[in-house]
Amino acid sequence: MARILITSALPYINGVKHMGNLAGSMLPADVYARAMRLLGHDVLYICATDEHGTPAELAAQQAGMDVAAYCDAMHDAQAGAGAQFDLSYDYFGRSSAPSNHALTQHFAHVLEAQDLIYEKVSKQVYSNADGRFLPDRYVEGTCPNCEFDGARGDQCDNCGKLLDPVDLINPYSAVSGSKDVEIRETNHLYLRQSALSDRLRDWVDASEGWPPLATSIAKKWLDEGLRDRAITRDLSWGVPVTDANGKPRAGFEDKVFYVWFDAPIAYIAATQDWAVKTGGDWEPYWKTDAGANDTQYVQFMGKDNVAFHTLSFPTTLIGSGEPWKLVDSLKAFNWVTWYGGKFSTSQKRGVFMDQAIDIAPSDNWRWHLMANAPEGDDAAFTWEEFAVSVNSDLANVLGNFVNRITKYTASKFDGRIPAGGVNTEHEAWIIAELETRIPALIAHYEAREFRKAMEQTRAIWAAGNEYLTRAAPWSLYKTDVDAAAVGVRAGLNLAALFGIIAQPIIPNAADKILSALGVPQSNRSWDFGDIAGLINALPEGTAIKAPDVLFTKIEESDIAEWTAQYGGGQDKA
Ligand code: B3M
Ligand code: ZN
Repeated sequence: MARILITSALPYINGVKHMGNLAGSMLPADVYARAMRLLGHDVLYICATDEHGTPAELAAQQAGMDVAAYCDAMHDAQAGAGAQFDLSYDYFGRSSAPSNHALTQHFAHVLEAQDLIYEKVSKQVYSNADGRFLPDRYVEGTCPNCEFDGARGDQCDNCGKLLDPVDLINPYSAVSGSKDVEIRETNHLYLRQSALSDRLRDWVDASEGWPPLATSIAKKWLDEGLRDRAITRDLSWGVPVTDANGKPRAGFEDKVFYVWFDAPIAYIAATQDWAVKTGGDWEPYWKTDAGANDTQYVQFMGKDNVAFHTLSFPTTLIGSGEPWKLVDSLKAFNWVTWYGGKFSTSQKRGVFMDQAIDIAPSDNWRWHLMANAPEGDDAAFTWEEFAVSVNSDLANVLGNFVNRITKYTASKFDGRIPAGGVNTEHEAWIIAELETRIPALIAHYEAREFRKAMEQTRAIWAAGNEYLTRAAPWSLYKTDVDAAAVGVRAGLNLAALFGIIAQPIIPNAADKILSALGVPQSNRSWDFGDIAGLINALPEGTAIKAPDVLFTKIEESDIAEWTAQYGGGQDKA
């Protein structure tokens, strides 16, 4: 048994997340957490809302709300959406929590004591109309390179050149459109990331079990040379900048820490909040002088977050000089696209968690998104593929199997698990299948290879169908009830096994199956023991029933309706 800490990238606060966000961080983290719990590990799965920064302020303004009240409401909305998708967080915290303020300020102090923080004045665009400094991507104007008119402050979408917003010609505010902007000097704290390049490179080189996507992104940044970066911003919503006595730092009264400085620290702060709530101990997860070397720390995130987790956050942790735990395994995902184009929160393109749950049950989404996890490459979501996952994998392969065998038992064996008969070559065949497939399934989960784990799960379900075709208890029944009992008993045991292996992915259907078969909670773990015994595990004579409808098929008319409402192929970006 191992102690495993799992975090998924913190969903940003400005609205309920779309299905691509769910698929690239929270959902796989949840599936992994559930699988590891079933394997008997001591799992702590921590997540939180990421609440600071300009987008939160602007979203609150747009909603006509005070930013703190907006974050309260959106945190609750996201917690609710997570619950609807059965995300089994041990704790879902907030980056705005007092614990995170304190810890962020602590890190800034110890980093400064290590000479890794310095003040520097730079030029930034200030909007008089908006009354605020504008972050890079909120300044637009004419590209100094190609004269394209709608270049963003950080990059020109026309010629691709990386820009400094102060170089834009005729700059204007993307917030209000106002041209009444000027360049002002502003003083900020900078984190001396460059000083830690070599230590970071050694650490990345020594990492094991990261997907190539994660390693290559980290190395690309290291090869380009790490630049020091500002960790404060001219904003009011965020973690205040304090001095060593906890008083506002002189000259920084109107500034806060940059959201990407405090957000990863919230992984730790949320663990502290979990400990306060549960009476648990947070230090064995995070402090190497308190046992964290024995903790396996696994992070889940989309590819755009990799640099922050492999370079910036480790700089904070290593640079502190304190014994903080670094990530062991980092699972990064490509994008789920909407028919090949981008999901977009701001443009409301695609399906969002709160809408999705009205369209289909959580299990259907969970299965489809995991079976098509964007591991090797981006993966396009389409309604048509969604229907295939639900109708063929869930309804036909799994649902029909369970229905067929439980209904047959009800009609011919008095609704009880039958005794009698002797095993034949058909039982030997399915046992041999399980003896190779179950260890393979577990290995895929341990390696966080989700597509492979889903393929193996489906292959085990399909092998069960094949077994019933071979054993054909319904034909044997006419001449030899005992011989038929063997197949029915094995079939019921297989149905239970299918529910047991399905638990991380489709927890609701799995529970329905296992409850219908009378499998108590205490017998649902992945402590499989002797695999040959799995087709005789349920006590003979146990009363079972057919579960209620497990999966409702998706019809052509559903696809037409959803396409009309949420768009489809025509949204290609
Ligand atoms: N909130 C993800 C994003 O909004 C970001 C993750 C933070 S993880 C510390 O792109
Ligand atoms: Zn350009």
